[in-house]
Amino acid sequence: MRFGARLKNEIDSLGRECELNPPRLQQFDAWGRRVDHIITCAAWKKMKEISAEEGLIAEAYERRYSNWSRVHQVAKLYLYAPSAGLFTCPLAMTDGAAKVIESLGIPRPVREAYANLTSRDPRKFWTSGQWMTERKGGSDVANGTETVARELPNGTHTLHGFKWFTSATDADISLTLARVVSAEGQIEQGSKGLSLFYLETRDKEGKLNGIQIQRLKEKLGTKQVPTAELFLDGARAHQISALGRGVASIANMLTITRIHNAISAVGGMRRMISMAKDYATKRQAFGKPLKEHPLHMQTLARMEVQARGAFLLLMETSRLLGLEDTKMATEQDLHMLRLLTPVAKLYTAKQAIAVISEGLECFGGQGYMEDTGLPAALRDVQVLSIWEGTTNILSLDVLRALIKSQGKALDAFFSSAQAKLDAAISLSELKPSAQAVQSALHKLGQFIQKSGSKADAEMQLAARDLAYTLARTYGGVLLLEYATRPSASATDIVTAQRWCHQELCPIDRGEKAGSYNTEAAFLDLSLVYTG
Ligand code: UCC
Ligand code: FAD
Repeated sequence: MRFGARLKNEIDSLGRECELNPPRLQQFDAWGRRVDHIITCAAWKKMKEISAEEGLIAEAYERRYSNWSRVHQVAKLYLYAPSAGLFTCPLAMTDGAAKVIESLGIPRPVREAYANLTSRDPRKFWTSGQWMTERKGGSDVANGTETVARELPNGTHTLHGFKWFTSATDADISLTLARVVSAEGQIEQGSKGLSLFYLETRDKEGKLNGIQIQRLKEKLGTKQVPTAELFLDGARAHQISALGRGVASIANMLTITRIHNAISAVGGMRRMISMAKDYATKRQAFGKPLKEHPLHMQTLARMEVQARGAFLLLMETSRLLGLEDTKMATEQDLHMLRLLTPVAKLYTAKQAIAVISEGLECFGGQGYMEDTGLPAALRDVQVLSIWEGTTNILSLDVLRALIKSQGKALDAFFSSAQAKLDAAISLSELKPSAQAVQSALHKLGQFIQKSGSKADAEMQLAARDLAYTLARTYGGVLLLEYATRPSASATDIVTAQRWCHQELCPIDRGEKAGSYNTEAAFLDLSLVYTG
C-alpha cells in the first residue's frame, strides 16, 4: 500500500521527468579543462535515493524473508519498473554486481563496495555499470575484447582499451573484462584470456579514474539513461576473478540482469494493458465505448494472455533464484534456473515489443503522439531484445546450458513440467489444454532424441525454435498450475486454455519443414542474398 502510494504520488512523475530531461555530457569546463561530466536531472538523482530507501537491491541480500526475499524484491521492481524512468537499468547492473561479488566470497578490495551496493542509506548507496561490449563485438565477447590489464607492483592493475557501450555511466563502480598482460608482455586471446575487474569510476575528489568519456550515444530510446563510449587510459582496477575466468565469473551478473530485463518486459506489458483498458472505457467509437466493441476486447484479451504467461515465467525464475541465493536450491532447481533465465529473457522481451506496439494502436492516433508519453514506451521496449544478449545469442545460451548439463537440465525441465501438469490433467475443463502441452513436450522429447545425431551447426539452426518451445510449453505449464488452485478464477482457467491454443512446439514444425539441415541453411542464404 505504502509503496503503491509512493509510486503513484511521487515516482511516476519523476520517471516522466527523466524522460523529458535526458542526460548530457559536459566535456570541458569554462577554462578549457577536460572534465567529462555527465549531467543528469534532479529526478534521476532522486531515483537513486528512492532505490536505496525502498531497498530495491538491499531486499535481495538482507534475506529478511529467506528464499522468498528475491520474489519480494522482484515484485517490488515489477511495480516500480514502468514508472522508473529507466532507473531500472542501473539497478539491474547494481544487483548483478552485488551477486557477482557475493558469489566470489566478498573479497577484501570490494567489501566496502558490496556494503554500498546493498545499502538502504541513500548517502552510501552505489550503483554499478557492466562494461562488456567493445567495438569488435558485444555478442562475441571472447573475440571482441581488446582491453588489456597491466599489473602494478601493488597487485592492482591499470586498464587500457575502449568500451563501446556503457550504460548508466554515471555509476559509482563497474565490473569489466580485460586481458592481463603477462610478465613477458603476452596476452591470451579468446575466452580463456579474459579476467574480471572491479573499478571505481571516480576518486574521492570526484575525478575520473583514468577514464575519458568519448561521447554519449544517440539512441532510439532509453534516452533517460546516459550510455557512453569510454576510453580507458590507465583506469585503476582490481582483478576479482581467477585469471582467465572472467566470462564464467560475470555470468552471475548476466543471470541477474537478464531477470531484470524480464521484469521490465512484463512490467511494461502490464502498464500498457492497464492504460489501454482504461482508455477503452472512455473513448467512444461508432456510438459506444471501445470496451463494447468485441473485436477491440479480443485484441486486449490476447495481450492479457501474453502478459499473464510472461508474468509467471518471470516469477518462477525469480523463485528459483531465491532458492539459489539462499543455498536452498536442489540440483533440479539449479538446472531450471540456468535454463529458464535465457528463455524468460528472450521470450518476454519479444512479447513485450509486440504487446506494447499493439498497445499504442489501442489508443489510435494518440498512441503515436509524443505528449501522451506513449511512444517512449515503444522506443524503450525495443532495446530489451538487444542488450543483455540478443534473441539468437540467448537461444544459443539455452543450447550451451543443455549441452553443459549433459542432459540433466532437460531431465529437470521434463520432470518439473510433468509434476505441475498432473493436477491439471485431472480437471475436465483443463484436460485438453494439459494434453496439448503434454503432446508438445512429447514432440520436444522426440526432437531431442533425434538431435543427438545432429551436427553442431544444425542444432544452432534449431536454437531459436527450441527456446520458443521451452518458453511456450513451460508458460502453459505454469498457467495450468495456477488455474488448478482451489481459489482459481474462471479467467485463470480461460487464460491457461487460450495460452495452450497457440503453437506450443515450433521446433516440431521446423523439424517437419526441414529447417534445420545444411540444405536449409544454404537456401536461407540464397533467399536472403540472391535475386
Ligand atoms: O548489455 C548490457 C547492459 C545493458 C544495460 C543493462 C540492462 C539491464 C536490464 C534492465 C532492464 C531495464 S551488458 C552486455 C551484455 N552482454 C551480453 O549479454 C553478452 C552476450 N553474449 C553472450 O552471452 C555469450 O554467450 C558469452 C559472451 C557469455 C559467451 O562467451 P564465451 O566466452 O564464448 O563462452 P563460453 O566459452 O561458452 O563460456 C565461458 C564460461 C563457461 O564456463 P566454464 O568455463 O566453467 O565451462 C560457460 O559455461 O562461461 C560460462 N557461461 C555461463 N555460465 C557462459 N554463459 C553463461 C551463462 N549465461 N550462465 C552461466
Ligand atoms: P552483434 O554481436 O554484432 O550482433 C548483430 C546481430 O547478429 C544480432 O542480431 C545477433 O543476434 C546476431 N548474431 C551474432 N552472433 C550470432 C550467432 N553466433 N548466431 C546467430 N546470430 C548471431 N553493453 C555493455 O557491455 N554494457 C552496457 O552497459 C551496454 N549498454 C547498452 C545500451 C544500449 C542502449 C544498447 C543498444 C546496447 C548496450 N550494450 C551494452 C551493448 C549490447 O549488450 C550489445 O549491443 C549486444 O550484446 C549485441 O552486441 P553487438 O551490438 O555487437 O551486436
